[in-house]
This record gives sequence, structure tokens and C-alpha cells, in this order.
Amino acid sequence: MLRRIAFAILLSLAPVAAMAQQGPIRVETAWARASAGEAKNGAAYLTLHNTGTAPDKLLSAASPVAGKVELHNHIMVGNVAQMRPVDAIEVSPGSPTVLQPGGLHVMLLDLKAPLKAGQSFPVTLTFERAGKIEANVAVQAIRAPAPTAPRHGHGS
Ligand SMILES: [Cu+2]
Repeated sequence: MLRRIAFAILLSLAPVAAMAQQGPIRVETAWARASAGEAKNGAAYLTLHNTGTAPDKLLSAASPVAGKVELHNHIMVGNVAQMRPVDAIEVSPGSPTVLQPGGLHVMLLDLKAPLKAGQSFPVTLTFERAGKIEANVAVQAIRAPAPTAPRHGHGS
């Protein structure tokens, strides 16, 4: 019960920040889709910029909204897209790394409550060189398109 209240306060107080920066690493456009019904898993997407000269790696992520957080990618197995955990996500200078639906994502497992459109929640990203960066993830509608998605992709 107490836990549930603390969680609600955490969600409502989370400031909405468009970007977060630590050293040369900048996190932009952090977003997630609202949960469908009582879905226990979700995903967060974001864009990582490396404004420095040395390559960096996203090693892990954590969030109070999920029991477990993993870094995932989608790969094609035959004609079926499957999610697989990845050890790290490269963040190279000069070209942004985009986590988006159908590709790399921050997997939120065992959500403590459904994600609701309009809320935001914190995700702490740990980088090999830059250390920890906390980003606020804005929850969009269930079928929201990726804010950073290219205009000509395959439709769904
Ligand atoms: Cu996943």
C-alpha cells in the first residue's frame, strides 16, 4: 500500500525534461508507449548523442517503474521479429544512436503499474565512460508513432 502511494508521488513529481546530459553524452526524446491493459512489460525509446570524440557504450538501465530493466534489440528469425537482450549499445561520436520501436529499446519488465499517457518516469542509464545519466521518459498514447522515426519506413 505504502509502496503504491510512493510510486504515485514519484510519477506525479517527475519533471518533464526534454534532454539530459552528462559529459559528452546527451539523451533526447525519451518516450514510451502507454501500456495496453494490464500488460506487465513495456519499452522505453530514446536518442543518444555523443558530442565527444571517444566512443561510449550504454551498459545498463534501471527504473523504479519496473522490476527489471534490460537492453534489447529486435532481430529477424525467419519472418518473425524477436527481441533479444544485448550486452551494450554503442554510442559513437557524430552519429546518434536511436532506440525506437522495431529496433533497440530499453525493456521494462515486470511493471509495477501500467504506464499511462501523459505521465513521465525516470530511467537511469549507465554508460561505460560517461557514467550515470537520468532521463525522464514521457509516456505517449498506446499507438503513438516514434517522434524520431524516419518518414519513409515500412508501415505497420
Ligand atoms: Cu524487449
